[in-house]
Amino acid sequence: MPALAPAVDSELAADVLADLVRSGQKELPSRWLYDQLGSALFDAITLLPEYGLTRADARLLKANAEAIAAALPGPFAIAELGSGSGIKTKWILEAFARRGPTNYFPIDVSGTALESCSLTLRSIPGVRLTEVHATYLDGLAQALEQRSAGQRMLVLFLGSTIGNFDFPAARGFLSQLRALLSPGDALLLGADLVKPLSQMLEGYDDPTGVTAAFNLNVLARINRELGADFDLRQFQHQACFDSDESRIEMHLRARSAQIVNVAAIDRQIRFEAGESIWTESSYKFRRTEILDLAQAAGFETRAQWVDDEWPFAETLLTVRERAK
Ligand code: AVI
Repeated sequence: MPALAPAVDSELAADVLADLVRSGQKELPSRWLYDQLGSALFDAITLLPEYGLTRADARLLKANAEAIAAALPGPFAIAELGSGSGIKTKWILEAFARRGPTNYFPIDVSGTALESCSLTLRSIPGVRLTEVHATYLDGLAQALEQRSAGQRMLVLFLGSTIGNFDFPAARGFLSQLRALLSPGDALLLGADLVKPLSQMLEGYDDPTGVTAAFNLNVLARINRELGADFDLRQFQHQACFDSDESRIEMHLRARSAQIVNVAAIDRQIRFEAGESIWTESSYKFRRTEILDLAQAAGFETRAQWVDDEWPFAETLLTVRERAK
């Protein structure tokens, strides 16, 4: 019997073909880090003492949920881009639901994430949860159609996911978001701030090796899904900070010269010793940069809160009227 052909995710195959099988800096879009195992490893990262980002985000939401609700009077529906497990969102939903019935639309491409978010949040009194299995912007368009008459929309984009976009892409994404919304609608944007170098590096290269496993898993994923033969022990996780770009970069560096075969696309990838695959950028912001970015995309700032323990900002923005 012929061997079973590996299941080809054509988008992953296309990215491997475009970004790995080439000379110059090899890259992979960071979204490929998040298969089932990658998502579980990311959840483990959020528990690491060295990675304070998620706890800072949660502390700020808990401490300021009432102030956020108070700044946005009237009936609101809430849409969350990338619902994750939903734990952090609980305080916001409770604050809005105390005021009146609140529609909540968690949006995620992962059915597993949506399920766990539903389990955590569906029993909050006054909250009507509707899962939206879609990409961020498509999902937001669906949520906007489904909100009740007279409800405004608060979009939650938490956890510094905005930091995984480069600056032009972040501005473009926020502008597209703005274009879907109307005056009176709002955005709560969580973004990680610049902090001492050693703290940033430890956060992305922890001594237990969880982040290394998260990064290396992308090669295992290519082996599983595209029938490749990456030897993971021949690659080393590295995190560095580019201060000109203000971003942490994650790389996988080849420990030796080698050739990797990728059956699904019938190609070989050649590595020199020391050559790297750039797998993720995580931009670190200054407070004013967040305001400038939002302003350029058509939002105005209502408030900004910063955590005392781990520099991280929650910025509440509302949609600016278009100039006539
Ligand atoms: C999801 N994202 C905001 C995380 C970050 O900090 O950029 C992903 C991550 N990568 C390594 N550690 C965590």
